[in-house]
Amino acid sequence: MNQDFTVMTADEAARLISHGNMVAFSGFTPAGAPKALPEALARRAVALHRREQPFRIKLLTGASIGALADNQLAEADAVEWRAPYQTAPALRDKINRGEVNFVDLHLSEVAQMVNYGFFGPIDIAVIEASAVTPEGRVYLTSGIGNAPVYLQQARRVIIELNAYHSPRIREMSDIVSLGAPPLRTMVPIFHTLDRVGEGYVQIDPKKIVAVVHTHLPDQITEFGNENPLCLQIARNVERFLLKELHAKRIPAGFLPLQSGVGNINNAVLKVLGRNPDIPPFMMYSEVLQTSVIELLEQERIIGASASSLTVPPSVLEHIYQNMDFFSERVVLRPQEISNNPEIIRRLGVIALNVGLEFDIYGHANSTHVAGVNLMNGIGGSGDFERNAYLSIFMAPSIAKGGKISTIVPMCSHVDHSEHSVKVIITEHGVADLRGLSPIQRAEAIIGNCAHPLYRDYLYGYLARGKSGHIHHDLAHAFDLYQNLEQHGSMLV
Ligand code: 0RQ
Repeated sequence: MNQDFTVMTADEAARLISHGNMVAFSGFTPAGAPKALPEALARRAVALHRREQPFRIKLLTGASIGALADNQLAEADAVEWRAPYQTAPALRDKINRGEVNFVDLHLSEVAQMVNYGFFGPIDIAVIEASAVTPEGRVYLTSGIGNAPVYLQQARRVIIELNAYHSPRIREMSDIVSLGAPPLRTMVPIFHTLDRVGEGYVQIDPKKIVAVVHTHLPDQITEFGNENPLCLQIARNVERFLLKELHAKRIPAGFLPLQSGVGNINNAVLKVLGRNPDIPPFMMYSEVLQTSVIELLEQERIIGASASSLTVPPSVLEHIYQNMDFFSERVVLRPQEISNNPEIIRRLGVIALNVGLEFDIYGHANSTHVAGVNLMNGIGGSGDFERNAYLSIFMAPSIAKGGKISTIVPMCSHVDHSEHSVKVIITEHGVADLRGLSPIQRAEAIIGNCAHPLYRDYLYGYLARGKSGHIHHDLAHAFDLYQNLEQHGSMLV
């Protein structure tokens, strides 16, 4: 298999990476991300910094990587620039202190940006693989992410050959490249499970400068259990989708769902999966969590396309033991295909994502708390919400025990504009914004979604605002944030 390649320890391979290098990691979420090199890079940074030598890299990934890995690298002060998504508390703190430059990107767009050199050349890619052949065929693992483009564009490649993964994981991979404009052709995916590529990435084997052997699971822990709030939001989603189905605005065979990550999304899938009035459906998503695996086995989900299997090790092992069943029902794609606008629009995907806050006109903030501090990043939410058949956003109506309203007069930061957001759902109800003018949208959002504690304030703002097509009182549009900063609560 890899006799032709130089086998190294992770620490030896880390020495191939220099200060200032643009480094690219495989994977999507912790699934498929390298596991030994991040730790070794952190050790290298600490050792060099002790000798007062500089060592900070630029790091591109698929989405998040393991929080442990991102935290270790951040704590070792090993990263000066990071894109396109993260979920690690120590890294987040450094970004918000201005110590790491972070670039928040639509996940579907990263591959083409790299292909066209928007970020400069990639010095070295670190790629987790289940196998690599002397001819340069690289078989990926549980998360595909941007690994294909990183493998092709990087000047040098380090392979983490992880024996933890089943060699059969390759049966789920469907790797295809989009080509360069203006000669791009259509991606011929007409059904969720269509396969259009190969099970491996072909590269020049001479680029592989090291192979590091590992036997390590993905750093994935299960999300918490269902709680009453998540269940209430999920029931409102269920009620809305059933209404659409009965009105024939969703066809009788249903449409593929995309579901973000977290407790609300898990609750939604469980509730939809249990309802016999909702026909078995497909997932055209970016991440598959445990709830999807359970519903596949119950045949409530027929098939699933995504960029990663973001499931804890026990669930991944279960999948590996039942590959005859799962390999026919799951396709793992590069993120420029799992999140591809053309395909999302063609398949009529129903997008279900969680946001931090929404304003009364339907703009959504997914990324920056009070407009200032980064939470995680836009991730794939924009890829799906902008192009979906039905763009649904969900959130609890309040945060921090009611000190924060997630419905505000004017969003402090906008990731998704009123033109993309079609439906907002909280535990109180559903604001169906389709066909509504701005003032009608405001009335629907305040009346159906805002917490009762905040409704009078929001109606008052709407009435007080300078009237035009949209009503705003620019002198007071951000009063709730100022109250929060000065008094610890949005309502004084
Ligand atoms: O804080 O952890 O201190 O309690 O934000 O909020 O309600 O637990 O929800 O875990 O689903 O995360 C938008 C961040 C929601 C996520 C976001 C506080 C709240 C809590 C987390 P605590 P919840 P979730 C697929 C699609 C963007 C990327 C995306 C996200 C913490 O869904 O990152 O959609 N989305 N990707 O108390 C201040 C507010 C707040 C607030 C909530 N208005 N102001 N704090 N919180 N609302 C995945 C990929 O792309 C890979």
